[in-house]
Amino acid sequence: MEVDHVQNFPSRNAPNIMITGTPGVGKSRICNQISEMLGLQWIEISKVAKAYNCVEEFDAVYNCPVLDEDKLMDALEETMSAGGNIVDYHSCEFFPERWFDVVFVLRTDNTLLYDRLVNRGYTGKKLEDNIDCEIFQMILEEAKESYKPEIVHELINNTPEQLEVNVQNICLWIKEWFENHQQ
Ligand code: DAT
Repeated sequence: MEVDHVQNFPSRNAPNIMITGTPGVGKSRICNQISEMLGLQWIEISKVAKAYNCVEEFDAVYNCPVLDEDKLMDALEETMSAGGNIVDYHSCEFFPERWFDVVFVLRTDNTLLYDRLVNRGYTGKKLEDNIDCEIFQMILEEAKESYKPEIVHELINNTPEQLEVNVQNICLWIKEWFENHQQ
């Protein structure tokens, strides 16, 4: 196996990108656009977990699945080692650090996020907890604790104009990665 001696990680032919943030901040929109534009494989962890039977139970309070993380990591190892993936999930701490070349944490103003989540049908504790999660920038802190700070980037994603700029900037980052990794 070819090894990148600078980072001491197996080298990939294409980067792996993590797009994370509180539910509703715009991860799916951005991943969808980037995967269509650049042909990266969009890995929606919630869907992949179901497809690989990696859901342990269903959390009735949060109305969401609880993942069998170890099983999911095993299922994804080969795909992630190959590179060229854009991973979309509202948490990032349990993935192996070596999987990712860059982590983008999307952020949205609390009042805008509130409206987006209400439109999605969130209510009660699930709604409150997700708004608190954004207010206390929990996913940003989680990303900074789990990955090297220099690969973690915060992107404000309040408006359609910002969405466009964010997509452009992520595409630019990917283009530069390829330029820097030409053999
Ligand atoms: P996530 O995948 O993080 O849960 P999403 O991509 O499904 O979020 O977006 C949630 C909603 O917000 C959806 O209706 C699209 C909208 N949205 C996303 N980014 C936006 C932006 N920058 N400006 C306005 N609306 C946005």
